[in-house]
Amino acid sequence: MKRLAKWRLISLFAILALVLSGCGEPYLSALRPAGEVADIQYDLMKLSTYIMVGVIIVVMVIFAIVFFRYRRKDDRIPKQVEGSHTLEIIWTVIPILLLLILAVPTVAATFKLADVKEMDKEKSDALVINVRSHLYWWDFEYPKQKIVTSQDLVVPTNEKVYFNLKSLDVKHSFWIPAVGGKLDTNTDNVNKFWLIFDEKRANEAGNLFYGKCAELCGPSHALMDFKVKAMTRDQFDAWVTAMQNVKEPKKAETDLAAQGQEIFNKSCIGCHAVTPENKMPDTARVAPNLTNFGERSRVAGILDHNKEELKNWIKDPETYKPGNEMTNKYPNMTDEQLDALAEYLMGLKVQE
Ligand code: HEC
Ligand SMILES: [Cu+2]
Repeated sequence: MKRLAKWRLISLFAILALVLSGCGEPYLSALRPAGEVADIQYDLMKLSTYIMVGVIIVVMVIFAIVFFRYRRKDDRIPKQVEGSHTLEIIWTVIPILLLLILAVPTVAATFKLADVKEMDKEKSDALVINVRSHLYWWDFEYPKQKIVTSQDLVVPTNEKVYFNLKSLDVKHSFWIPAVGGKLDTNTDNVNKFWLIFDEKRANEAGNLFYGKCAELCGPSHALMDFKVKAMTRDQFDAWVTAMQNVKEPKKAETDLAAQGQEIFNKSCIGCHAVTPENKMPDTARVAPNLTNFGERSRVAGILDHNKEELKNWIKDPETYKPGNEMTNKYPNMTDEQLDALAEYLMGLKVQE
């Protein structure tokens, strides 16, 4: 029986270790910071952890000394120190000092990370992105570039990127663990902050960071992922230009794709735009913009980006994201229609 209990414990720890080994990947871990904001936040985490561990060690050592020196069998009574001024001063001053050591860098960082003066200036070169969160997907508008994309956030490395965060239904929270956040997206105000994506560390992460909703928002909250494509300024500019060049829906290249486009124009275009311009107000953008869908890294933020998964998604979104806003909003598709749609959607690319 005892042996069994031991094995249980060991296997429990083995499983925990397995689960935890999933953490720490450079593309998703706050413990592998990949930019200035993440560095600052990581340093603060380390500082407070060191202080807490220090306090625990000191308390445990004193506890052990007292425990062993004044065991009952010795009948020794320690010196009585009630009302000792020295002691009271020591245990008041030390915590005050520790709190100061914690507070000064934390408050300083809080102001630094919230400094968005640059983005609000009339004439500023700062890159601004309006993030709009929806149940359960993300919309990214580049107001100065006049383009919109969804699900995959595209950013240049090694410069400040400013964000306006807002939600169009319920409260969500914008978080890129390796790079910074998280900040709530609310319905009645705009939250602002900035992030920097470090080029070298973005390379190590495969130039693809992982983003999450960090505020419980509904049954598919845990599936409300997005990806962040970090690239050099030149590559970013090229992407923006390629997007801006899409003035009207891209023509299908094959017969099958043409059939797909026809179905799409009948059943899907009421919700999904396939041009990137941001003439429409926030509230009119009710579904992910699919202009560059063929270049996405996931389908609906979570499924592998291939035709099979795409067809699975269109056929039955509810299975993959319970409670999402696409379920039951268009007629059932036959296998032939699905093939055609998949061919068309995968061909929606802006860069070759
Ligand atoms: C009522 C509006 C609506 C209609 C009609 C609709 N969709 Fe959607 N679609 C959505 C919403 C909302 C999402 C985001 C779901 C989520 O991720 O929570 C979505 C997601 C998607 C995605 C994943 C997008 C991405 O960026 O990964 C694809 C692909 C898609 N829809 C294809 C279609 C096709 C094909 C049709 C037509 C057969 C269609 N949709 C009809 C609302 C709609
Ligand atoms: Cu959410």
